[in-house]
Amino acid sequence: MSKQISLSRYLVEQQRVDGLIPAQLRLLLEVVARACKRISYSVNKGELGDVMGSAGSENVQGEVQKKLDIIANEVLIDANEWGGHLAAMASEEMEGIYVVPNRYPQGEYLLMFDPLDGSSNIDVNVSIGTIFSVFKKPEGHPGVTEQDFLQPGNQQVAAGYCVYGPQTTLVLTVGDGVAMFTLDRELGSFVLTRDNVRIPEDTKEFAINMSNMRHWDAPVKRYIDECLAGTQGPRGKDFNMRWIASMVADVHRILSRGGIFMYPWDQREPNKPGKLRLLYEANPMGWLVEQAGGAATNGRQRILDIQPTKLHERVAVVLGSKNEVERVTAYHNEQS
Ligand code: AHM
Ligand code: MG
Repeated sequence: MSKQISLSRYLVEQQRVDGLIPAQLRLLLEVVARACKRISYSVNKGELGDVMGSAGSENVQGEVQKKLDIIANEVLIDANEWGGHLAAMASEEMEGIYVVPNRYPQGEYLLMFDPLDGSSNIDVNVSIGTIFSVFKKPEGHPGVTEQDFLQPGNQQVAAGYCVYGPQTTLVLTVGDGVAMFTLDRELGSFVLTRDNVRIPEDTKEFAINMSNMRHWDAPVKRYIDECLAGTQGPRGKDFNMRWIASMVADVHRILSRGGIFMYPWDQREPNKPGKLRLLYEANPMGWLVEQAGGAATNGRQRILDIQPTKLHERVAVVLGSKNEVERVTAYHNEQS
């Protein structure tokens, strides 16, 4: 029988054998994984568990919250606040930061998450997920402030997501490549199913919400037009399209077989740089994609080098197969 490697064992080896992560970070990642397991069980219950539908409230960005958005947010906070690994958390679903109450021991890390990404897919039984990102709290001052969270993505010490699909899969990087763990429901543990994930540099598959085409900027329109022209056009090959409307599921496909994902700036809301959030979505996904040999930009610059200016900052996102992302980025930079 081949030996199965659990997430716990993988993390212990990262700590002990490779010296890549401190014990406190290892324990934090175990807690996040446990929370994802709980969220996965709620997702699976669906109509049987009173978890479907709208919660009748809005988040700070004015988006209607689903019951599962709130449940997942609470699960992540409850699981993480008492362990002594964290100083504070920030979530797409909360207006301000959540400082670990002083009745619990304080840790040195900051955790950011989108508790339930792809909310529009919850009620229609399509893949959704949790995205997370971990930073060290800056040293030199007591307590923790919102400013401590405004670090560029290149300072992340761990990032990942858990996709709740036909399988529940946790995907993780601590800066040493990307590993995937599938939840074994009988054992109740995540088991390593792919290590050293690599994204092919070229692709024939793009992901973008085509219904926004008339609002796009010229470089995005040019890139997609060229893909659509197929073998007759300048690219000389036919492209396929996928759009799941859950970033976790689209990124998971790209990590599995390549492709390019775009949620660009568009003219619907010209003052917003994009729809997706820098801290909870673009940074963790950008780092995972880079760690797998891909690239991630906002159309002009590397996402991980962007200095955030506010907690819920939005950003345009172009990520995936390296040569395609570089092409889209070059089209933008030619324009400006
Ligand atoms: P959410 O975090 O509120 O679920 O929103 C983010 C999601 C992404 O997962 C997905 O890529 C995008 O929104 C889909 O947007 P659209 O419905 O405009 O295609
Ligand atoms: Mg999201």
